[in-house]
Amino acid sequence: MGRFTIRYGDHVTRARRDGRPVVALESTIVSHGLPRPDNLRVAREIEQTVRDNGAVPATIGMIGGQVVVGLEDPQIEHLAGADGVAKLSVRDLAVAAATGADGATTVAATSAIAAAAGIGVFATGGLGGVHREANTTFDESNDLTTLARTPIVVVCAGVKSILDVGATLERLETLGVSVAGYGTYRFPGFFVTDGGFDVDWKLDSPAQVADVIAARADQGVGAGALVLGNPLPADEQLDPELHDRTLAEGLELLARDGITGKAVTPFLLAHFHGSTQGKSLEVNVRIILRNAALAAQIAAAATPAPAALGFALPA
Ligand code: PSU
Ligand code: MN
Repeated sequence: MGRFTIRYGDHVTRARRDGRPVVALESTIVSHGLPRPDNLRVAREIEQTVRDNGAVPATIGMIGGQVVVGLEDPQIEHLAGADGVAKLSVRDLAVAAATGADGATTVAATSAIAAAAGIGVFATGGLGGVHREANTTFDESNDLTTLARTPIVVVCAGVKSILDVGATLERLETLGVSVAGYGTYRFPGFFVTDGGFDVDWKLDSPAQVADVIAARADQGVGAGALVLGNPLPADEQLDPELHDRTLAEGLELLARDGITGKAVTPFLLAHFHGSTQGKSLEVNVRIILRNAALAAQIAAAATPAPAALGFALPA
């Protein structure tokens, strides 16, 4: 196959030429995080939500060994429906490229590629982090170490509630990743509104997040990612009691079946979606769409008006 190349979807090329805001989206959530056939419908809804909020979506993934920034609809359909789509973190990219793989990119791989492509805002559901048994398994998502060296804003509903949230926040501090709540000093808990911990910073508007992006660019040295926790309204969360019960069952099944490594997160998410009669799926979709909307508004606030760049927008 050969070398590592990035191809841009036509819509992304046009957006960049015209100085329009772009939001990066990951594909692992589609191929490994949501059940078929809903995953394809949701992938399209995420893109539409970004458009409805004034930005251009760039869903990122790998097709036949080539990284694509701005997958076209048939490519998204392929990653959503095909068997054998690899889950690609940063360490997998070169191997997958050289072997011509089809793959979906995680938060880590998507952020790294997006930042390299000059995209500053990224929306996902919940970040990866420190798993609950990490003191014996050492299972900590590559999302954390990658965000430490990747200047991007990740709009998420905190870290996935299947994780050890407190340990993940400690690691984010160690790694120098900025963390703020959107309209709150509480770190959100993904399926549930409140993740159980405070954060040091609260940002209240897309314009304020855009100011942080500008300040970070001026700061230059030592700048990694900003994790922006956007909580679900309390009346939209998964019932916390149902959540805790489902998670306890899932963790037991995990141990029983000996699931480890990169299979853990998809396994637990599938367990939730399979055993809550679609309730967790509905909540997961709402989380992603809310984050996509906010990310688009931030990208729009952070992007200089095309006129300032000397571009004329087509009518
Ligand atoms: N958020 C979701 N659903 C997902 C994920 C995030 O709402 O499926 C994915 C992301 O791609 C994230 C990955 O990077 O789960 C983390 O996997 P791991 O714990 O193996 O690093
Ligand atoms: Mn892991």
